[in-house]
Amino acid sequence: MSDRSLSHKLFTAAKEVIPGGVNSPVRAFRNVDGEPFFVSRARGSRIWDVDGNEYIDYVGTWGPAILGHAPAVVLDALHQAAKAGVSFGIPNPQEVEMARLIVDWVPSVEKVRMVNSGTEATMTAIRLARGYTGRDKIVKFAGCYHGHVDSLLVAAGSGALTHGRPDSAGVPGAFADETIVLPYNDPEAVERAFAAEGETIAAIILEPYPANAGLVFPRPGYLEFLREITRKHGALLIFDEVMTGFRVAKGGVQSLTGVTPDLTALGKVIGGGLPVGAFGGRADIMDHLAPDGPVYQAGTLSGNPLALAAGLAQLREMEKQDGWSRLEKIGAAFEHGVRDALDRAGRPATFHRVGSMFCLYFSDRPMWNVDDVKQCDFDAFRRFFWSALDRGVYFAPSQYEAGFISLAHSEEDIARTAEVTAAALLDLA
Ligand code: HOZ
Repeated sequence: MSDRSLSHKLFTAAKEVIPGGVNSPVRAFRNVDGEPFFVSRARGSRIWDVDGNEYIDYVGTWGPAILGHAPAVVLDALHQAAKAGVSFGIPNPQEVEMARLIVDWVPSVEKVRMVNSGTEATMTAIRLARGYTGRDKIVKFAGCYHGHVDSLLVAAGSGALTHGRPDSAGVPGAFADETIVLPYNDPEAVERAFAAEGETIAAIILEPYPANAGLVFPRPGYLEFLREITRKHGALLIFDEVMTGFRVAKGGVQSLTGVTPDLTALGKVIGGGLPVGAFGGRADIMDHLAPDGPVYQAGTLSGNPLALAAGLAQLREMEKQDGWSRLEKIGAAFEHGVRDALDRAGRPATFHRVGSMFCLYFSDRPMWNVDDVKQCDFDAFRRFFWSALDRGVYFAPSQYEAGFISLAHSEEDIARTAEVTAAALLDLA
């Protein structure tokens, strides 16, 4: 086992002054019965801990690092931007450039507003949907995670699910009552909800490819069905593309599937590693926002010049390098390696991938929603996770999280990962 004694010391000190020792629960490694390592630096496909251990990283700061860690273009853009000032609190030209880029790239977005996180993006999208429709209820799907928004922390995925708290304490019952939770990939459940309460439903919000219960895909026709039923009942369709936006394709899942929502929440890749989110959609809906309309939303640091410089540099570089096609090739090689490792270990498993996002489920059953994911062999996952980490490969520390590949992952990284995966799977026998 690798020596992580300095990380252990830091974690002990952290727990005295930070709840649980972490600033976000997904980092706690509790579900894999361990402690997190503390990072000293990250570059390209690699991350190093304070004890000097080196890992090939497939978490990528939970999605943003699509070019790899600390890419030169982002560092240069940050240096340049910082020279002009780090925050203005008044419009700056990069805001127009970023808004134009999003409108040009994301099929359904006609107007967009910048915020500081994915949580802010989804929180405001549902407020806007309520303000626009004059209705209160929101439909969400079990296992989808939309950040730590009060009324969406019901049957939530990601860390909430990992730590056994899909329904957060501190959310007033009255808020939770406005959220209708349905199983993902079950059209009849949606039909029943609209038949019973259609006139009160402001919106359906979903991750079109749910990536906070591993990585689940919609059944054929499911997204189209959601588009149709929301339209029929005067409700809005909100895609949470915080994880998939600019990741699975230049224009997100909506550009892959052709299903266009009314509103879209974005985050992660768009910030180049800095705290950025955005939400946008139909102009007639977005115009309900203050100062033009009655729905209030604001932010001192929204459109921050450093954050936008980093995000724009990353997105432009992806475009310049035809990053999404290249990621598909790297992802295909990665998938080939993992499937080969599974064969060599004689272990049937379900593996999902789209471009540079993936999940290896420790189950051979099909995965259509969070109830399927809950049937996985969590003990095998835990043992696999540590075995891979000790061999220098860092996968997300929860069966409920997706993995991320970057443009910095080399052929050697992928080959090494396949070897490690095979060895870690054989360890399970
Ligand atoms: N949304 C991230 C992936 N599920 C987790 C980030 C966090 O909660 O810190």
